[in-house]
Amino acid sequence: MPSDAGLRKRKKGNNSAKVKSEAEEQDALVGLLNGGTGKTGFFLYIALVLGTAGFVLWQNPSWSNQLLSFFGSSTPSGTPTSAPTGSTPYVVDFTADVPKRQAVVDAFKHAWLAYERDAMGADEYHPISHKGSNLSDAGGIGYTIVDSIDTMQIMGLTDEYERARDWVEKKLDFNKDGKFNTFETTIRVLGGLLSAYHFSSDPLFLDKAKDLADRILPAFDTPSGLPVSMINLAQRVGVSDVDNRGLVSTAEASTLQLEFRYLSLLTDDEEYWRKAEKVMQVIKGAHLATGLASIFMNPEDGRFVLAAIRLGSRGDSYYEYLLKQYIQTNMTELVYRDMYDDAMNGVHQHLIQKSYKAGLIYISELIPEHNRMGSDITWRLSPKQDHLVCFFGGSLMLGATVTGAINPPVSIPPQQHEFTEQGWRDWNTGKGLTETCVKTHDTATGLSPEIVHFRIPRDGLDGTVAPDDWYIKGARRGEPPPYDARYILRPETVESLFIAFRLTGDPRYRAQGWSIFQAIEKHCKVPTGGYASILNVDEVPAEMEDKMETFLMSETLKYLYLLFDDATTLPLSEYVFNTEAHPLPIFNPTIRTGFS
Ligand code: DMJ
Repeated sequence: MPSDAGLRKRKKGNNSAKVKSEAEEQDALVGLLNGGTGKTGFFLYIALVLGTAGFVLWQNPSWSNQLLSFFGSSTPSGTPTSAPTGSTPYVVDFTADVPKRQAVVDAFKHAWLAYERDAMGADEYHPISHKGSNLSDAGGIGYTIVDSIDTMQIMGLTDEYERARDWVEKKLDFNKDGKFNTFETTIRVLGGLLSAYHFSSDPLFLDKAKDLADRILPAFDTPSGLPVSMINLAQRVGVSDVDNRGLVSTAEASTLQLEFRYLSLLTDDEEYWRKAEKVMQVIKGAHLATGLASIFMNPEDGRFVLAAIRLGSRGDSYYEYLLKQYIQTNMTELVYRDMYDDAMNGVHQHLIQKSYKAGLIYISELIPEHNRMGSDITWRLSPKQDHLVCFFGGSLMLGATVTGAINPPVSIPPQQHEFTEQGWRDWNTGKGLTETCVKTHDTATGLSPEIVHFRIPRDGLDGTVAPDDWYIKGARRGEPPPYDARYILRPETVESLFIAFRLTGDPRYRAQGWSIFQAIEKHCKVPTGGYASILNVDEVPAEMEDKMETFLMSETLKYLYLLFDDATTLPLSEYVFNTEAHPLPIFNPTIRTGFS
């Protein structure tokens, strides 16, 4: 859930338009998802009719093929196909691919050793200038180190682990008088400490985790119980995000629960869980009819704010943690399953599209817009997909085997008859989306951009030429690359490939992950040590940006390692990964969720 520029501004030309009151905005938001009223209702009605027709065609590919050929278009090649019932067209082999796994370990060491040499203790690393930097002037809180420790444990890097542990013991101090992002600090540092503790049973990590969580807890002290975006760790006070009117991203508020729940289990102290649980209760209370969520909430009143609806930045891990909370609690807390199922229906009804040329499945965004008079709000489907959305392919496949299985566990690979109708739908959407995400690596570097846009009919395709299904907005030859063209070492596609491989045993997922790894090696590896983001995935040689994101070592390389490792390491039936890829054990909760 990285940042975006803030709340989407109203369209140009609407500045003089009547500014909606919060109540009117709520009506528009609720209206969309209830079916709408007035003009909004009309547009929604049309959208619903088209959406339903589209969905019916999607479920019946032969009808859509007939229609497409009637209109002179070729058969979509990316349409998900059914797995052959009772047979598997490949050999399921989960033994480790040792050379490839070792290549990933070498990459991790190349990243870590450079960081350790140049910037040990700094929150972030700049591999080209060989420097470190901190998130706050008050000093570092172990972002890079703590985020990397469990990867060392999993990879068996004992020397590196001992040095990192030593730093945690001697230098890590959370008494920092500065503002830290509540969500990022939780998923990276608290999550990292909890996994490190789980794998080592070393009380040092649990003590640090508890100290950090105690300092984060005041962020939840708001009228609604939703946390504010920032926290001053030394003063133990929450700090509102003034750049975003004091609002909190939905993903930020709803991606703390795995960590706080596990900490409650370890400490036998309910408070962590109760604070995090309250957020889920508030979100459920603010419920929008289809289970979708706008990307901002108001900690004052606990309501959704009129803003985009998407599975990319600020929305993504809301959907991820609905499923993962159900999994973490060993499928005993049905409220999360219900919320997840609801959300998946909403996603299918409103957001899933297919590129009309090759039939690639993608997840669009819904953007609220004021009409010309500024007196009404309509919702525009935007064919924009953040790289962040690519976690969702694997997540849907995993969710299908959990909430969509008739009698879990399903086989590997699962067969259609093992799924409910909804499970089979989610499974195929997840597979299709993962394929789409792999296809967005079809660039000069073999790496995928930060944001892609899918072509839609009004872009003027005539059905005879075969332009790409997607493009990088604003990319023009000879001009500086747009922000969207970057690759910043993100993990989401390899995360989905790892899950897809574990659930199917299909070797093509390993092959695709290997191609991505090789592209990272070729274009992002800094010869003197470390890895850098690149500014344009469509330019070779790639120009580097002086930044190595912490999620390279915590997520991207961990998922790649696990992709090539034996499947007995961290089985998905025993572990759930937090959104920063820190594995946490699945358990039967003794402290139950107190709402339904
Ligand atoms: C990570 O910090 C987390 O996975 C977050 O939820 C969104 N994605 C970034 C990495 O891309």
